[in-house]
Amino acid sequence: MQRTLVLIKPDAVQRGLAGRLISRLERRGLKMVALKMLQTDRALAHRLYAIHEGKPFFEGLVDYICSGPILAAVFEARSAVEVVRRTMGETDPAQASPGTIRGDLALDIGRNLVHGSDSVENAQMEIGLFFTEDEILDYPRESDRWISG
Ligand code: IDP
Ligand code: MG
Repeated sequence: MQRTLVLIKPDAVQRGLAGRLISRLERRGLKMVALKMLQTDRALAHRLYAIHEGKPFFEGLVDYICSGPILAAVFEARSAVEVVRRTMGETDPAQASPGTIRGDLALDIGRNLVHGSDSVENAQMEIGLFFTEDEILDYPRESDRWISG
């Protein structure tokens, strides 16, 4: 089973959308196996966004992700990484299709509400930045047989 890291970013928390965004992923059928609220410090933000270091938007991105509380969650599904990315929509909300989180609820690339890992390898690394192994729960879900056949 694949796992992916989801962050409900500070703009989503400030706009009162956090629960609704978690709910959209739950309703899709993804299984939530870890969840916490925290405020990212700059060291953690640098590790999360290391691949963007040096880009013109990097400092603004670090300021943004550290600017208020976020939710960090781990979701599980057979293709969790791709399913979450497609549910979020394009990075730039102006390009995101209606029906996606960003396409329905956001306008600006600098305030795009959510983060989802972009590969299985990055998901593993990113989950490790936010959760210890014992914070990720392994539990049966009665609805599973109605979601996957
Ligand atoms: P992703 O979040 O869809 O994976 P990435 O390219 O990994 O997109 O970029 C990480 C985050 O950096 C984006 O979600 C967005 O918040 C921010 N970002 C990316 N490109 C720009 C930009 O051109 N201007 C401002 N912020 C950007
Ligand atoms: Mg990314």
